[in-house]
Amino acid sequence: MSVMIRNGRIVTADENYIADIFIAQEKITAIGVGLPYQANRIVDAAGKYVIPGGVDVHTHLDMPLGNISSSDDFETGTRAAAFGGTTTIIDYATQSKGMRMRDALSVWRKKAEGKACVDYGFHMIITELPDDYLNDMDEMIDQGVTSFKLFMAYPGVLMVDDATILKAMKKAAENGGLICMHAEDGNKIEAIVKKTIAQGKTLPIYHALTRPPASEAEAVQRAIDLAKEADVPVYIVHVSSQDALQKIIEARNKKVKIFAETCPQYLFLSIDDLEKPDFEGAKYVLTPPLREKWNQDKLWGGIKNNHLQIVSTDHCPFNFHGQKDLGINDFRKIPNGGPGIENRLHLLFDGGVLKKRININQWVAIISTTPAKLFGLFPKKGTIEVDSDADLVIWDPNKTHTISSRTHHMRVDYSMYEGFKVQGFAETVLLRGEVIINRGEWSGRSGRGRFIKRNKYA
Ligand code: DUC
Ligand code: ZN
Ligand code: ZN
Repeated sequence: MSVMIRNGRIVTADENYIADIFIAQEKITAIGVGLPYQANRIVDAAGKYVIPGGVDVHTHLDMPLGNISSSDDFETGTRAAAFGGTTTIIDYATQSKGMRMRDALSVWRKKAEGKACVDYGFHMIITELPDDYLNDMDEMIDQGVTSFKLFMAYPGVLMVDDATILKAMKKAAENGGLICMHAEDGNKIEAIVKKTIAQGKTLPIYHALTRPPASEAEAVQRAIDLAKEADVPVYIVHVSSQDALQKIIEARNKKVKIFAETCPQYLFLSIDDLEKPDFEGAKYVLTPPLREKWNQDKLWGGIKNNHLQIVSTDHCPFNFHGQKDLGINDFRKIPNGGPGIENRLHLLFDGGVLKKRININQWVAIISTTPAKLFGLFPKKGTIEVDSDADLVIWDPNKTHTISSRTHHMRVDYSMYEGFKVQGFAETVLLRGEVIINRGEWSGRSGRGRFIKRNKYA
């Protein structure tokens, strides 16, 4: 099967030009003006952008949490990703206590196999690391799981101590893994939560008020110090506040190898959303929490100036009815996380490129190229070059739509961006040369997504 994409404006992280793209055997095999080849299928992209498929390096599909699971599984979540122009995800597998990493990986691979509609890889969350588990990290790298997440929050559940973080970082310095940090001071938060509950404060807003920006900034600084000690790069996930960003800027100015992501929710939503009446604030209970609105401009500035290199979604959906409402009387019981896997490219094009906060090459860099580079997928993913996978989005820069749970494809009963009108649309999406979204309609197949063994961070 061959495909010719005619006359699109090809936009990558550093280029912008009009040409044809010829695809055969899942790969881009030629790029040029007026390519003379015959194809089985021709896609007319005149007047549209052609960009590399989005790479979302932070998702939680079919993620267990107590007695429930995140509401999207690998089928519904990755199909929604495709509608949003994302063709590769990296999901978080969790090594729970007493479990070896290989067993955790096999559990997560089974969740995805036969279901995923786009390509996928995994990070491994480490919850304990006794010396005899250290080689598990090498084994993961051999299996193409080349990044690891450690939590500085959630004492007694996911949190690890500094000695464990340092141990994992030193191992990563040796084997080339990339350490991803959830940076929030779990002990301090625990103490504030206890006091708050004792005062009878149980509404959703207290989720945010008990996790102040200072607790994020403290943990970011500690992660930086530990990474310096281990002499290893570190990646801070879901940066939400100016306080945390400032620590990152200071370290980067001193040439510390630190990378970081933020997420659309921190760019478009704020702590005010947690005060919505009738328990609707629970829809916005995420960790780290939404911040005061003024932080948004600071985070956009961080992206523009390349202090924040990636925007991922942290897609972690729970239904409002039946899941979020478990915490109706106690914010601690509201499952943390929100949906967004389908909305990332649209929000960032409209709110970033069209509002002139970033340029169009930066948009491609933060949604596709840099995540592919940092997480060992480049140049297979994240660019438009001969020999790259033909993961492409034909992007209509003029078409608008209104985001709504009534029309979205994520399996969740609300949208955090309900009513947002956005310009720019993922009209046609190809995964390794197969059209999986055709003019806004699903034409892919569940189970066609492939597990990608990632290279090490380079
Ligand atoms: N961290 C995440 O990365 N996602 C959901 C909740 C959390 O604490
Ligand atoms: Zn986290
Ligand atoms: Zn997450």
